[in-house]
Amino acid sequence: MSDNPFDTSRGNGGETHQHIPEKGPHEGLDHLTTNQGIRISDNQNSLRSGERGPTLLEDFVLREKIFHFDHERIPERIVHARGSAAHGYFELTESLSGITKADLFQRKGEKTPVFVRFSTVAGGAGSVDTPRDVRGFAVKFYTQEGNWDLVGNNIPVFFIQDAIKFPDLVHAVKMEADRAYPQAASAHDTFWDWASLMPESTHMLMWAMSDRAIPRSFRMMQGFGVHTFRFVDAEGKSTFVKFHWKPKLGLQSTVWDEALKLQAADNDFHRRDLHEAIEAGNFPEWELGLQLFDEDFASKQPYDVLDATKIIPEEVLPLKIVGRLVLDRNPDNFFAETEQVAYCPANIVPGIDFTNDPLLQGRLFSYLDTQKSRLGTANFHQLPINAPKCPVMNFQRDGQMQMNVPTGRANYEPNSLGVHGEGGGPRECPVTGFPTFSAASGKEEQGDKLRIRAELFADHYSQARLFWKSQTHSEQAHIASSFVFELSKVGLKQVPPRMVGNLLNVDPELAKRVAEGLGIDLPQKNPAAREPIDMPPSPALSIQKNMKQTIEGRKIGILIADGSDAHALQSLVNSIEDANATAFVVAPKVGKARLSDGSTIKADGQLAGSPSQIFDAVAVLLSGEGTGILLKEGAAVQWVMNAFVHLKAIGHTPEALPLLHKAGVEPDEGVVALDGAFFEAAAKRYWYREPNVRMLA
Ligand code: HDD
Repeated sequence: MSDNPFDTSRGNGGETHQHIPEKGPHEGLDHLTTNQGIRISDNQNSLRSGERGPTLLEDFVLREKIFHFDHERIPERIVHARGSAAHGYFELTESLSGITKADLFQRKGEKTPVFVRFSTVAGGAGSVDTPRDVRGFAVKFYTQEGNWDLVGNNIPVFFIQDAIKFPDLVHAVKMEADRAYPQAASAHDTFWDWASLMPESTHMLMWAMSDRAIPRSFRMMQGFGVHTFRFVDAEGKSTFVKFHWKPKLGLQSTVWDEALKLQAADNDFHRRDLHEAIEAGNFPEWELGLQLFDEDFASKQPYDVLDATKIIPEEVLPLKIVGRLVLDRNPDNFFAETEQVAYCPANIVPGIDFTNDPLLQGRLFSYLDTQKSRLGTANFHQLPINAPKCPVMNFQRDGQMQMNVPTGRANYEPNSLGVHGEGGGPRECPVTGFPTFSAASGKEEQGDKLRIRAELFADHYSQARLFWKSQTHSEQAHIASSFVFELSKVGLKQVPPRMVGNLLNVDPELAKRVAEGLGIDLPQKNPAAREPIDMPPSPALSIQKNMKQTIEGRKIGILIADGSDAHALQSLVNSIEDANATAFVVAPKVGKARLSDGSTIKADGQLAGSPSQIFDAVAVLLSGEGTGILLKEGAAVQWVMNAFVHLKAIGHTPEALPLLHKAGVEPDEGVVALDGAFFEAAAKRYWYREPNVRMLA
């Protein structure tokens, strides 16, 4: 038996043999077999009686193949169905030994394997990557003490305070019950009917209507554990903790028109981006930041830290950076890994514990339950992607799809079989086992049984206002415009005024802009359950204030046509790659473009199939000849026009100017010559251009 605790094939104390291969059992074989291992001689023809006769029922090769195919699909996740994932590791950069006894947080430099799945929430598994939606950010840590799942989102708050409202939220936001549309969109009657009747959702709605909900890339968004959790040290002392993931590439989002056009250009925009970055060796990376605090701090805040609709501003409680998350390997198989991975917030390790957050408490039940329904068996934890990489020993037995082979007589505890030399199996471990944590005073755990919420939960607007006040003008315009866009799709007449009546509690100016954008009268303010207070703005909440001016990890589109300068093209591509960005050459004909020196080049994409919304900045590297050709091509005019209205930098040759003029490009700091200035320009977005290119609320 191997001594390596990460060897999943090892037996564990004589109790179970885990026969879980890392790869398929027949990996490397070059001949086809049935599932019974019988070699298949002909995979083209079913077995027939005579050349033109009926197919025979005895054809087990055919029957097995069709039978298995018929059962390939499993139920998709009720929410977060569309996801993309990667393997990687978490590396501790600062020991937390005095704060938590969790093994993964003890030794600086130690790496823990992880599997991370990003997702949209509302859409089905086959829906698009870029709707306006929250993104899931779920991390499974395979620690030496068992699996810890941090199942978070890219937004630090949630729509509801109590898990009992989750089915209502999800029913309201998903496609409507009778007509089965819209897919992957909150812009419809039932969602806004529900949301406008649920003032506690207002803070999260502000985030969902902001650019946070239309990220440029999974690699450029934050992640949050959302709830307040606990760390527990070796002495049993507890510290509250909130988890934050900070992307190394900085925050970046799209603009709404760009997100809409991305849905047409590339359904898999985020999935492809993640896969390609990892394939290219540009491993996505995040820092793990912690907000650590005690009961005393918690009791002094004007909100309840057990309320998942509230944040703790970073300016009030700065993040302590303790590690980094690196994704360095794409899954080998989408179904076996990304689809079958089963996250459960209830999976924690000694040193980490829950709080009484009523949303978290409900989640602790829901995820385990849903995995049984989705994966069909209580043994889903044995699937390779879910199996802990440390020994598993207990007396749980049997069930559908049992993949272990327990040995010995003992399948109960206590037993005295061990004493008699028959192998009694594992025992409780009072010292190293998971302790039952008891809160310092324990007073929250006593009292009458009540269906009520704590007093401060009634404040639904203070932090929505804080979020609004922390945004730049441009971000505020995006939020107001998103409310207008979404509510304009609502047919129920009573809903938009009701929603605007709630927004009056957030900020009168916001409410006015939304009402004006919708063309409705400003309604009365809806009474607030608790009057909001003014909190100091938190710059950390703004994307634009936290963007990193870099082209690292970005994709730059280069439009060429016959006659483009060969030398300029080569040096542009080299400079882009030197900056750890991706150069993508677009031409009218993908197979061949003739360059200035007579050479030909194969493009990466064809003009109509590679519109500029898939790039972060564009270069129009055209000769007079190429410009002449493309002036008559609508896709080329739109290519340039969209780059401009999506607020991107445009580098261009002097000869390309007629195309820029035709596309309505007006000179500004983001429209530059294709020299060094282009790289500086390409690292930014040009927000001030926006009021001239679209009407915002
Ligand atoms: Fe949830 C999936 C995140 C509240 C019930 N949730 C799911 C996933 C993420 C989150 C990232 C996808 C995991 C994956 O990639 O497989 N959920 C959250 C966050 C919440 C939250 C950050 C609030 C802070 N969720 C929440 C509540 C409930 C659920 C209150 C139920 C009471 N969530 C589920 C679920 C899902 C799920 C139905 C669907 C698929 C799955 O669990 O595995 O059980």
